[in-house]
Amino acid sequence: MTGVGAEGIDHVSIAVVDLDGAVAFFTGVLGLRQTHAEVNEREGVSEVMLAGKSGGAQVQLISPVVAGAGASGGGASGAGASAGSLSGVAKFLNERGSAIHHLAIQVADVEVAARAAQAAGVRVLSETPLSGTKASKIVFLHPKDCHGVLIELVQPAS
Ligand code: V0V
Ligand code: CO
Repeated sequence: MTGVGAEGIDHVSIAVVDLDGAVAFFTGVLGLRQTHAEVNEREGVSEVMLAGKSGGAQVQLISPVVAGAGASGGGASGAGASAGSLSGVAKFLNERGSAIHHLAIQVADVEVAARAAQAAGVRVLSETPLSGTKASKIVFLHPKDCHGVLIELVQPAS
């Protein structure tokens, strides 16, 4: 295995202020199909997964949720009204507006992959894997060590 041993692109994630509007665009204008939706309270996001007919990499749309309230799509201002600390995604939207947020790389074993990244001098953003979409195990790599791109390593649930 070389480096983290990327097996493919799992998803490209776009942070959006208007989740419903973005879903309507990616399905109605681009012709992708919604395959999944969930709220990840720990990451503070409501997310929608989209895929094309031939499969391949997915598009993930993420938008901040207000912790505990279950609200979504209201953008950064809603999240700011909660406990006082903005989620990373809310902060990102405040600073940049809707934009590509991260690139997710599929790996066979996220802990092995994270150690390989660390050995290459890349900052790993959590000591242990976090819970991702569809019970996947995920780890993020610091964008400043990855040519300006926030990288997510994903080990799909078996
Ligand atoms: C921040 N920066 C980014 C960035 N977010 N650069 C590229 N892409 C991003 N998404 C830049 C920012 O402009 C600063 O650059 C620098 O990094 C440090 O930013 P900061 O403001 O000091 O730090 P924070 O507090 O904004 O934190 C940024 C990081 C944080 C990336 C460390 O957001 C994080 O830990 N993210 C991982 C978790 C996450 O993103 N979860 C949401 C997706 P300058 O201004 O200093 O040049 S959840 C998900 O995808 C799931 C569940 C899934 O797929 O399964
Ligand atoms: Co992601």
